[in-house]
Amino acid sequence: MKAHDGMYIGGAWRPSSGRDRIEVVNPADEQVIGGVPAGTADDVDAAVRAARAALPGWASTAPAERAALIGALRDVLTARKTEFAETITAELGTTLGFAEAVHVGAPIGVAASYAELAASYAFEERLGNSTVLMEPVGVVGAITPWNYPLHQIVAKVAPALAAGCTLVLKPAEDTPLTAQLFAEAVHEADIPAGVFNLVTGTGPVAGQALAGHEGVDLVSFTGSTAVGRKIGATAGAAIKRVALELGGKSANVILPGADLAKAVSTGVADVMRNTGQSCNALTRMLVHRDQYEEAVSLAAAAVAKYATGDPTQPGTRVGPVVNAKQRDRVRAYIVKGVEEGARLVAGGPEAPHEHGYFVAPTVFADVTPEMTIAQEEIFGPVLSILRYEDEEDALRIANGTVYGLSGAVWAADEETAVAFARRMDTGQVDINGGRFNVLAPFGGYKQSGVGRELGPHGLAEYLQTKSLQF
Ligand code: TXE
Repeated sequence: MKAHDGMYIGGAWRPSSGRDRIEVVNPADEQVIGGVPAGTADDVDAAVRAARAALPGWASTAPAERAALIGALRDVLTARKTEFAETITAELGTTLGFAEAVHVGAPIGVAASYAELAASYAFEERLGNSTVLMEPVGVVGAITPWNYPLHQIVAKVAPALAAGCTLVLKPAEDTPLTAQLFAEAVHEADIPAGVFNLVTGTGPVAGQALAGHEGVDLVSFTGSTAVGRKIGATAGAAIKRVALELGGKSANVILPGADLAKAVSTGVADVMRNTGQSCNALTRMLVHRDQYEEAVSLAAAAVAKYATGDPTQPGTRVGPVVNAKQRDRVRAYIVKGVEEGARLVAGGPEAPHEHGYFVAPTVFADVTPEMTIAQEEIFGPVLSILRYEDEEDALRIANGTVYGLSGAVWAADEETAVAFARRMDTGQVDINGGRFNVLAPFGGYKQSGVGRELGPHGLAEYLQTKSLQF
């Protein structure tokens, strides 16, 4: 696939100062499809300098003009939708239909929302005898994962641009081609040179250099809890702002009286989407003991429809996971589930295909709250179904992990579901199948993170206040 042999810094592609490279592999067939340079600390430094140099001009650009440029970026993403989707499928292995609809569709929506918000947001307010100015935080270091390679970038870049910040992006090693395409889109949208900069590279070299760079005012990270903890510590020591969007182990609570068939089939679809590689995946299904066996049968029947295979083929519903390490990790969790006494009702650790990093869509029943598969983020197509006695028990189980990113509640009526959702320790809850909203704040309670993305709350993360008393 097409790749640039350089970093996008100060509005142009420049060679890396080092010679190391990152190979990009298609996880569906294990073939190398391209390569990009592995950026060095010097590359990161050059990118941060470019972002600093561009900051005064961009921060003082009228919000309406920033809005127009974010709108132009949305238009380029829209015009190049197919190219983005094909690149994402090739690097990540997610199915092509899902790549177009969600991987590219969602960020187009996010960019559109920030084009509107940049134009309408109150960057100044009067409080008593004070005028409060909402000013850009400064230079942002954005570190993104591979699971939604374009969305994770746009969810940071669009609000940062709306706020008047400039950025340096270090995307995940597995999906740098999508990030390069995004840099092309920024260029095509005529966003001024230096406002957005891209350094491809590894986490321990380029990522760490960016997170620790003294020219970076805010580090916005999405990825594993382990790396998030490290980045948080570095940022804390330097007293710089940090936003962390980390893992999850979200509960899908089905209360008695809910439409069981719909709740189960929607829940299975949610876990299988993107081959289970979604931080907000509803990986724990909680069912009342009286409906438990019926729910398990419904889930087993539903998952049988999720065919694995070539993600470019329309009949495929589940592609491979992103790389061999993730495949081994997911399989190890499945083995652990069996060892700890959970009942396998679909799938298992055996590879469904000879080539590619595939994991069979898997459903576990008789999962108890303390089991590893009910506590740790698996990040694969694996659903755990847990049994509860009554509502209090369901709440205790739902809140009983270190995470708190998402959740869902199904009940006979909205009022009952909302009352339950109010007691959940989590950042987002879908009520009776409620759908994704680009304006709703997204982020975690507890160890799922710090800060919020999307909508006006996401924009506020990139602003700092100054109050003038007069
Ligand atoms: O994540 P990493 P990995 C979870 C999920 C998955 C696990 C491991 O459970 O199984 O994390 O995935 C950069 N300093 N999530 O290993 O390493 C890295 O280059 C600075 C949840 O892929 O956290 C990449 O750009 N940066 C999640 C980014 O961090 C560093 C999405 C994420 O990679 C770094 C992905 C360092 N020392 C994984 N080390 C979600 N919340 O959506 C790595 N990086």
